[in-house]
Amino acid sequence: MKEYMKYVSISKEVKNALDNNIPIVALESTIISHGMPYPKNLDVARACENEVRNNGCVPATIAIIKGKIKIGLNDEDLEYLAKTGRAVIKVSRRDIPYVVSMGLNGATTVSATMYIASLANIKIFATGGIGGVHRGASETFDISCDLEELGRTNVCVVCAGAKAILDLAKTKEYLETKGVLLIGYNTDYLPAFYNSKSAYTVDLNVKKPEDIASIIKCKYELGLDGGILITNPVPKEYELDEKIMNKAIDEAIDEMNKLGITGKETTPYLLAKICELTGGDSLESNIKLVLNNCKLASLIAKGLKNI
Ligand code: PSU
Ligand code: MN
Repeated sequence: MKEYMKYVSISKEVKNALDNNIPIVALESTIISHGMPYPKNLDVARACENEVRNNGCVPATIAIIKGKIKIGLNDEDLEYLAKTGRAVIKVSRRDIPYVVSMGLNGATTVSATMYIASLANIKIFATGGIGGVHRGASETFDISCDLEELGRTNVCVVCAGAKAILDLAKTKEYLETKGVLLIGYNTDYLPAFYNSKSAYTVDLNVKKPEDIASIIKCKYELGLDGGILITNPVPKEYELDEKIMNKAIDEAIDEMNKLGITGKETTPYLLAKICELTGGDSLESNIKLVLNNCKLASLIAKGLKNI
């Protein structure tokens, strides 16, 4: 057993999948605590797990509970994260040793979830949106460590692109610098979360999950470390009006700057504010796109096992 496994607790369902070569899809927990309001967040956390199961894979939701790194959560854990919301510690890569050694609870972001998934050799991870280069980064230097993690850790992330709270052009450049392949699933354009496309292109438009699986397999057999970002457009019927979205985003960023919010509070603040400003529509679209990503991630994970 690897030494780090003393910090890790793997659920029965996930352990069984690892032992029997059943495909696994990792899921993050910051999306539950900081990404959506209670009680919808709890329904969504459960629905994501079921979407993965219904597509022939095993879900591995990841968080830190009482200092234990958990791969596969029980319903009590999900309920705790959903109810506690933004009062849970948001754990990125840098925060893991602190939260573990002090015996605390934490919800893992994309970067921390990727790292932890890699400890169990889980290659596919589904979420809603990733962190990226923030608007105004040339002044603030605010660049999510999700991008660094994608540059170094061998996990492929399926998302709906990045929210326009970010600078999408710079986010794309950063991924290129880090050698992260940016795949669009049946799209030439980088999806922008609530909108199925942005003005920016992806590196590659891949139309079949099996082909994405082949690219992933080849990458790791070649020893090319790092992630791949697979962007899956929100289904057209759940898209939001771009003008309304952009107005909400501008307003949220304005308000944030007035309040002097910076650092790790930035993204949770913007997510909550946009949800408040756009009401139920944005939440509904958010839920639909996350489930859509769980499905695609499952098809890719199954594809990886079938090669
Ligand atoms: N963007 C979203 N929804 C989210 C997040 C980002 O549309 O839930 C969360 C993810 O957990 C992501 C984190 O990893 O925020 C990024 O935070 P930061 O920008 O502070 O790195
Ligand atoms: Mn940041």
